[in-house]
This record gives sequence, C-alpha cells and structure tokens, in this order.
Amino acid sequence: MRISLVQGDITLQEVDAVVNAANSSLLGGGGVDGAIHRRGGPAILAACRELRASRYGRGLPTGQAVATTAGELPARWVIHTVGPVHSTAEDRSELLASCFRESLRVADELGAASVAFPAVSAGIFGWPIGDAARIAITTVRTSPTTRVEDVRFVLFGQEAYTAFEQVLHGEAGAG
Ligand code: AR6
Repeated sequence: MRISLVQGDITLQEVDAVVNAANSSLLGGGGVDGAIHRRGGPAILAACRELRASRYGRGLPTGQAVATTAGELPARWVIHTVGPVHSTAEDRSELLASCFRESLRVADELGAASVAFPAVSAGIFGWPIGDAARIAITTVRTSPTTRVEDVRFVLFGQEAYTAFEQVLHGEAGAG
C-alpha cells in the first residue's frame, strides 16, 4: 500500500472512495462534510437519508463507517465516518483509529483501490492536528486491509500538511 499526502480540497480528488468526516446524523454539516454535500449534489444526502431510515435509525455510531454514492464528485463512493469530538477528560484515540480502520474495511468491501482521507476530527471536532496525524497514519500503516493500494491524505492547509509530513517521514516534534 502506498501512502501519500496532498495539500488541497478533498472534493476534487479522483479516487475510488472519498472519506467524509461526518457526524452521527449523516445529514450534513460544515467542514469537509459541507463541502462534499455541496459539490456532490443531492444524491449523497438522499442515500444518507435512506441509511438513516434503514440501518441507522439512531445515527451512525462514532468510529464506524458506511458508504454511499459519490453523486457528482469525481469518485465512485463516499465513505462516511464519524470521528470523536476531542476531549481532555478522556482518551478517545481508539475511536479515532477505528474511523480509519473501518473506512478501509468498507473500502475493501467495495473493491476500492484508491481512498482519500481528510484529517478526521481535526477541524470542528477539535483534535490537535499532530495527534490526529499520528493516529491517522499509524492506523493506516498497520491496517490489515488487502486490496486498497493507494491511500491519500488530503490536507486543507499548510499546518495540517506539515503535521502529516512529520509523522509520515518519522520526524520528531509532530505532537
Ligand atoms: N478538503 C480537505 N480538508 C478539508 C476540507 C476540504 N474541502 N474542508 C475542511 N477540511 P472538519 P471534524 C479540513 O471540521 O473535525 C462537520 O460539521 C479541516 O481543515 O471537516 O471531523 C460534520 O458534520 C480539518 O483539518 O471535520 C461534523 O459535525 C479536517 O478537514 C463535524 O464537522 C477535518 O475538519 C466533524 O468535525
């Protein structure tokens, strides 16, 4: 598996699957979620509403992942995952790691060979970027997934890009 970093907008990535940093409602929000629904069009929201009506009446639990169409995005699927809100009272790293593992498991089920991830939980959900980068990269590196060949982290700004670069290339001080 090849892991690469891109600075830019995840909605423009030509990959099999784009991962969305969603919330449990699956009905949209700000950040990456807002951008994906805006650019992907109403088919994504329609598919999310169906998932709420069928499998996830109480919402998608934190740490889990589920796929829908990618609508008008240049991808085949959107994999929605729900990151944990950052907490100083409690270590929620395992839930954040689960987002990456579960997204890759869903990608594997779909037969997606290329997957683009955002820095899940590192925006509105308040996760410190260095920590988010360490958990994201470590989890993907140690994931037992078989068919995903290309994992691309798409980072919005220079700070996020640098944090991921430091972890990927093993430099100290990414925290
Ligand atoms: N492409 C790539 N990265 C982006 C983009 C984009 N278009 N837009 C933002 N980022 P966030 P979260 C970065 O807030 O922290 C929503 O309301 C952003 O700079 O999107 O998991 C959901 O509905 C940050 O580094 O996700 C949830 O309620 C990273 O993506 C909640 O926000 C993640 O920021 C989820 O919060």
